[in-house]
Amino acid sequence: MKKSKKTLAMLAPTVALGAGMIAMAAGSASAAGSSTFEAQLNPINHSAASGTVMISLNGSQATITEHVTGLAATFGGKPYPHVQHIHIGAQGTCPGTSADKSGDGVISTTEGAPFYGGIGATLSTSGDTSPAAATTLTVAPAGSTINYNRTITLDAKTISALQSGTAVIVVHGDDPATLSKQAQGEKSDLVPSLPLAATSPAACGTLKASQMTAMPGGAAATGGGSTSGVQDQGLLALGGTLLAAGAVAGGLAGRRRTASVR
Ligand SMILES: [Cu+2]
Repeated sequence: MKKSKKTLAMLAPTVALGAGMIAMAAGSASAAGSSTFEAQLNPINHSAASGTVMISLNGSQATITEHVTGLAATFGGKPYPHVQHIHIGAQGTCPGTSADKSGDGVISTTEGAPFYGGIGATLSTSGDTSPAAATTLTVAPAGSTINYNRTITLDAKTISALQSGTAVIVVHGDDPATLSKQAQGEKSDLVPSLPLAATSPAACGTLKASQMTAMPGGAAATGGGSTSGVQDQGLLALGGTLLAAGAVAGGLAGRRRTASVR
């Protein structure tokens, strides 16, 4: 009798600990969760580049899917390396032409910084994804088209910027021929051994939380009249997903029409 009591007493803390761990796990799952961010990339500095970026964030793991077309194709007879980054820590916007303080007709990476900030992560093709790899041309996607898919680890500052809507994708590398005579003779503000064109922004877009974020499994079972915040979110997400799906379908149809006209 005495012995079994002792056993129960010893067991109790274990059970409590187990429950606590389950609670913690559930808490972190809903807090960290999986969320999705999207950016529409628009041309900058006379470039013809445009594209899309989608980031699916799960904890600190970011799965990045990027498609860009219209970039400068070659540099010195080789596929043009386009270093690209998630910029953070400023306004979370892309600079307009007024950002060109030097008046050479080019918004250099430095001139754009008050808008998109410094580098939070480098979207390299392999290895280091920290700011230290920012200008490593050998691991930059190259050529006129980028189809990039990689899962990388983001640091806390970059995750925070992503979640606050101030993370900006910048793809660098302009065709020198499109720049002013003055700019063509200038050196890069980032890597003085390179021409200004090599590192200047070519495409830019702010990452915004996507409505396609979570398609909760329980969404279909959600009844009306519930006061559960989670269920309400599920309905909102479902509505958003439908809207987004319509927009995407419309956009694709529009693009096909344009393509067939050309
Ligand atoms: Cu950059």
